Amino acid sequence: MSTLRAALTDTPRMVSGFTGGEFVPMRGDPLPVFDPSTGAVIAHLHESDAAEVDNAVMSARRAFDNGPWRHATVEQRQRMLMRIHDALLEQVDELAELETINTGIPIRQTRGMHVPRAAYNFKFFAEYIGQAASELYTQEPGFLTMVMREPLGVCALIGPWNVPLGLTSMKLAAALAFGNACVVKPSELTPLTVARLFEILQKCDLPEGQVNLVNGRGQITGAALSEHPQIDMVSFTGGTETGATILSALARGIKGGAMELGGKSANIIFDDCAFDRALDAALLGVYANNGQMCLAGARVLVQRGIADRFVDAFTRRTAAIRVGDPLAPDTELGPMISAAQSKRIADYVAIGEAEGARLLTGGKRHPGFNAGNFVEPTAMLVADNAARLCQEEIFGPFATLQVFDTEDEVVQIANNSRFGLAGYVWTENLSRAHRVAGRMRTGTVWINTPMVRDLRSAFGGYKESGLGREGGRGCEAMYTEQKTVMVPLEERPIVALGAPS
Ligand code: TXE
Repeated sequence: MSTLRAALTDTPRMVSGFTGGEFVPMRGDPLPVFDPSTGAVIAHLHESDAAEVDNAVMSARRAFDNGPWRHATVEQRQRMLMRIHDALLEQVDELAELETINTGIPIRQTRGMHVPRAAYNFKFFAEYIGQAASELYTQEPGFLTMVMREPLGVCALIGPWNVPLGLTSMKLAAALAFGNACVVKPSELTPLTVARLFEILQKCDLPEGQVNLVNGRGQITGAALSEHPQIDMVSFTGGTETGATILSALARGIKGGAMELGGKSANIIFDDCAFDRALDAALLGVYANNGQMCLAGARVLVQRGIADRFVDAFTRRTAAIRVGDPLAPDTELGPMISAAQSKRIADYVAIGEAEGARLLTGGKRHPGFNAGNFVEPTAMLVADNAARLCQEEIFGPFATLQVFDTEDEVVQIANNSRFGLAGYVWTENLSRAHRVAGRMRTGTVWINTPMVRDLRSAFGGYKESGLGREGGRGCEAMYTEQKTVMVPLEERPIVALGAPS
């Protein structure tokens, strides 16, 4: 057993909130936090009630209204963001191990991608604000019209459990870069790395109250935060239903929110694709991050000419995926985050079979493990995109494969979804690739590549997959208010109401 896992299992960590520059003392009945690989309790989480959420929000409010950060120069903000970046980079190994223990995401992904990306988020926004410019219009004769961006205020940042540090740090880095104060709420299932981030932030000398942390369940802590009258926005990543609840709370205060919600993305594979690359990417698109990924290409649509060969190869490779301890370097699929999430796999197999889908492989709790939420990577062949299997987000290592004949047909299948987060197209025909990408009703389309993120580009969803865009300019829009200032260049006549004629 790893030393860190043994230590956490032996002596679970105490995790509490952070307000006004200090960690909040533990009290009351803590919530247990589990290691999904073993079922052991690895932390006790102090849940922030409405009063504590109020303290955190008001601390951020005071920091924003009266503190120095919103007036800090670009260079001062850049220096701070780079300090956080450097401090995170020093802790990559420990943070990756902690993330893997708490989430079950394989270490090769947390160490290779998520934690370095968390550090990079701060560097990216430090660089971005160094190049940001305002708008100036000169078309109205005799006037200069400037449109400037100002910090928005107090940002509530509510994070998910599938990529806790990577996604929450993106929100935090962006909100801070644009001059805001923040209250962060990680998922109650995976609070450990964000709590460590706050220990790091505490040493970085941010102004008091600039960053605050609350912990707890969605209906208690999350609801108190998103309904608080003194927040100015919510940036949320999580399920579509929760996003709708948060938006209703925001609507009452006429506030905005950035919502990164669910997906059920189509991966379209035409006959003329580079077969081996398309196969590798299709597997990665479904099973990376334990299949718990908003932009998973969970609906694999294969053109008839290669369908038998592709389905056969996909099934064999799925069955060969190495399921195991996520801390082992060669593990490809770890445990699901919770027992409830792992039960969904078998539940959806039953739903699929009742709808006429055929199980190709997997579908059960993994027989190789006595403890933990391990499931078999699963694939089903479906005939009809209207099936629940194709319409509902399962959020686990679960692929549906479906055969199509024509380009028009596949575009229709891909778009027949309440979601519109992402899509994938595999073809060697350049015109067709662009034609199909243009017709897909999704926020991102990847052509002949698995998922790759360029933080400069917009990331977000059409339809019920979300509102707003993350990325450089997207975050600038999300975390700032626009202000227009007009000034005449010469004394211009003004209509003199009430003056003697
Ligand atoms: O997420 P929730 P759940 C999808 C995925 C999954 C489903 C449900 O399909 O099966 O959502 O997962 C906080 N007010 N995704 O229920 O509840 C909660 O505490 C304020 C997609 O675990 O959306 C946590 O911090 N906050 C996804 C955060 O919301 C509330 C990532 C996310 O949890 C709240 C995760 C409330 N009323 C799940 N209720 C993605 N887009 O990547 C909950 N929360």
